[in-house]
Amino acid sequence: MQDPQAYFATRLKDTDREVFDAIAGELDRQQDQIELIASENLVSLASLDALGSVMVNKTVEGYPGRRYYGGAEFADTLEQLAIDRATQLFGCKHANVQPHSGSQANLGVFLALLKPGDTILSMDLSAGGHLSHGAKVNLTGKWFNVVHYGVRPEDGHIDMAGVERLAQEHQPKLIICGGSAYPRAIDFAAFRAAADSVGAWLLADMAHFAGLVAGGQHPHPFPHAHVATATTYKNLRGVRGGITLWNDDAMTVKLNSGVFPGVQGSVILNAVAAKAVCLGEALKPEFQSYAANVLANARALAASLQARGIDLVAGGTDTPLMLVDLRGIGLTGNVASEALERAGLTCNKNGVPNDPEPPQVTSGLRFGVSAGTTRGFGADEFSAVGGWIADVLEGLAESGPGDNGAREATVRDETRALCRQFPIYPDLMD
Ligand code: DSN
Repeated sequence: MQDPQAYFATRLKDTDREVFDAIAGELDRQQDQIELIASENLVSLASLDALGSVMVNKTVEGYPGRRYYGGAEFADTLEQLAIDRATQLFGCKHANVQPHSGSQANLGVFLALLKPGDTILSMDLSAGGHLSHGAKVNLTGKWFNVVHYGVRPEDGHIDMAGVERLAQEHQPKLIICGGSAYPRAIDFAAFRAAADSVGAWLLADMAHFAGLVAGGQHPHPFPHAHVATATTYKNLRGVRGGITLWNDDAMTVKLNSGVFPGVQGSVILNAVAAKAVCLGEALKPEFQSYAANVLANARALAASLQARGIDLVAGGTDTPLMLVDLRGIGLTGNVASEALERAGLTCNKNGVPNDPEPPQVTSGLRFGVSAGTTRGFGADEFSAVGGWIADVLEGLAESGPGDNGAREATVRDETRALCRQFPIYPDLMD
């Protein structure tokens, strides 16, 4: 048997080199690549401390003051702190900070407000919606009757007239706004009017722009939405997880029961600790500047791409993300994202509205600026990033992946040099 004192006192690097080396490799990658995946960010060292804390050992079920396990004093303090910070940040009465992810938060809302077979009206995945909003391959698409709205072909903005028409035609119980690749601001009041016209609930999924809402840079879902969900790890700059927010006292028992015991068991308390840290950070005045910088940087990157003749779906962005339509330059998302990764620019291939290509290929790329903004990039750096993206894509379009190596290597030198001007996590694994 291992000596218990050694078990409690030996660091990872001295006990499991394989795991340590994989994590160290990922740290190197994050330090030296420009992260443009819209669902990523870079958490603070304080968040990492909380996530790696002894809260990981504690099992609780239920809610603060109403637990099924003993020893919950500090768990209660922590979870209540996270709840209070979430409600203060988003200016609402109630929050549930237990969802393990945005999808779990959404599923909890479905369980609270719907019965299997009920009708949901949500944005089509191909228009920028999300799997958990009723995509056919997701549980929500199998257990509910899902009707999708899309975007207008002429400008790529949400087709609100279509939302109103489909609501009247299908009488949904729930309408969802928000998604994972829609770049424009959402008119929550118009969605609420559509919901009210048929007596439906309105769920606002603000996973990709929650930080902008908190920082006053995007319209607020409240008072329009009955319930809002968000992830904490994207634009909100915290660790992986979800939150659910609402105002109506009468919905509290249902929405809390939807999360626990509805779709989850015990709480991941170390994640709740780290969520409390990120929510506390977002309440500080510096976060207002961060949110303003995210929006300015997104627009700088979008403008630099458009200046090089690269098409953006919906003509630009009001959020941390943008969606490139590669059809104009004759490329596909898979080939383009692999070339950009070789050049030190990490992003994801993404379908565009009415995409003729399958999901493993796609005709688009999705870029987000939340992580780059966290490491200190401003509009100048994002304009440079846009130029490098255009260099790689133009080279790829002219010569194909086989002959683009020199250009990718030149850009790789530039991206590495920029990353080293804006270092992250110094000495973390020494
Ligand atoms: N929802 C996925 C995304 O937008 O990338 C993962 O968070």
